[in-house]
Amino acid sequence: MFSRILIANRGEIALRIIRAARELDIETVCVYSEADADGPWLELADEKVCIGPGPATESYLRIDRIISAAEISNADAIHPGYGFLAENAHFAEVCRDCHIEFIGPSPEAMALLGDKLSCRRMAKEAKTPIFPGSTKPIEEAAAAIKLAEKIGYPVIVKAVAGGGGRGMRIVHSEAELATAIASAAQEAAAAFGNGAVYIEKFLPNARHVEIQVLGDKHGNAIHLFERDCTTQRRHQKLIEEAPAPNIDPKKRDAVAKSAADLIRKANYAGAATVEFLMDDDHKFYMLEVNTRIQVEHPITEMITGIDLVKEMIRIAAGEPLSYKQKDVKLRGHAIECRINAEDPNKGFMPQPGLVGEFIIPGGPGVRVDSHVRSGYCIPPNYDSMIGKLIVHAPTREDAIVKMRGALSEMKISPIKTTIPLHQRIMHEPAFVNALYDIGYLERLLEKDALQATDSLVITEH
Ligand code: MV4
Repeated sequence: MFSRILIANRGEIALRIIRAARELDIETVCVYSEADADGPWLELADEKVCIGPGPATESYLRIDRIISAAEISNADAIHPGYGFLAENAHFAEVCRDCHIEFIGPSPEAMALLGDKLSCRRMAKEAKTPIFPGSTKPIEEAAAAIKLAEKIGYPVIVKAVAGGGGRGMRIVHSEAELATAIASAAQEAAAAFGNGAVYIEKFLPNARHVEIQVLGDKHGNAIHLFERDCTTQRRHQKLIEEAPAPNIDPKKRDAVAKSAADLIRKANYAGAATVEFLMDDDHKFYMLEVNTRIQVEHPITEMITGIDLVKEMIRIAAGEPLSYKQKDVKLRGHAIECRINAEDPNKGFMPQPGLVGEFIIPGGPGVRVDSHVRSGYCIPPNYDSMIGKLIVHAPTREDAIVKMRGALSEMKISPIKTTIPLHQRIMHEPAFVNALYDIGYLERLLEKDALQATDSLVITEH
């Protein structure tokens, strides 16, 4: 096992990794930027190394500085957390070249699954369901028109190197296809340095369901059931739950098994998430594979009792998986609300600044993963998520009731947060009855905006 790991991240996930390392009796080194010098998580690390100014491009994204910090502090391994360099295959390769273990997959497995087309080809082999569409990048519009004709409109143009919704175009007819391909390719080239695009069948009004998987360096792979992450806005998830409500357990078991088969085929060691869209008939279609620990991992920990971050560290150290598939049991229901320092009434504008009151809820089945405390100043440089509120209860109904109680206990002032929005959603009939799709939250917020305009007009008269 490792003696010391370096954490190439900040905030709540840095704290989460420190906690896992301590339980494994591993020392931690945190790198931090000048903007994070007062970060409360740094007090829990055994050592800290400043790697540059606030902008991530000059600190958390600087491979040279992070590797130097690992060398001077004698770290055996690096945990990248999520975001920043977590899915950068070049970083994983530099770690290997420097004889520092990257706590995540090999650069080869990361590149194979990070390229959406090679991932689709591998999924086909593993019998993981995918959308009908390309297996190779589009080279000329004529071939794409022929393929779109075959799969039927609407189709979606996607970037091979894409992610998070950038470089995508929905196309409803042949007349729009050539222009959509050209503009998607241009956007992809600018955003990812790779202009390759492909097409697949477009599915409207679906649910986003993802399977958590773990693979080790000995050819074992298991799944840890699914999470439903449908409640999101502009590709930013707001609420996640596990298991997915009203899911057909037979169909779920089949897709979950296929996700484990996929990462086993890819020689994948570490934690990964296989994302799917699920249609009204509970048919699944793979979207992409995330080769990192995800923000919403705690809900899977709550329903399985498995510590994913500890498991990632053990896997990187070469240990076989601590669990066989038959040992993974699903118990109860978990919900996570992301607490962001944002004002939902002002287009989710970030609200950095000094935190006054910070009261954390508690009680059985309540978990808060947050690096924030009273007196902490939220820097403007990074993501505005300041914590995650997670509840676990025997049923979905109980979990919603528990979440309502926990949200009402939680107090953060004077900054605006997503707490009031969560309180409202926990009472929305569509959420309570799980009658949602990926457009649900945006429609709800749109309705609010329209009502706000109405009242403005009324007051003017
Ligand atoms: C799709 C789709 C419908 N059909 N692919 C958005 C982000 C990227 N991960 C893939 N995305 C989508 N791909 C097909 N064939 C709809 C989306 C999509 C979406 C997916 C998951 C969660 C929220 C979403 C919001 C808009 C569009």
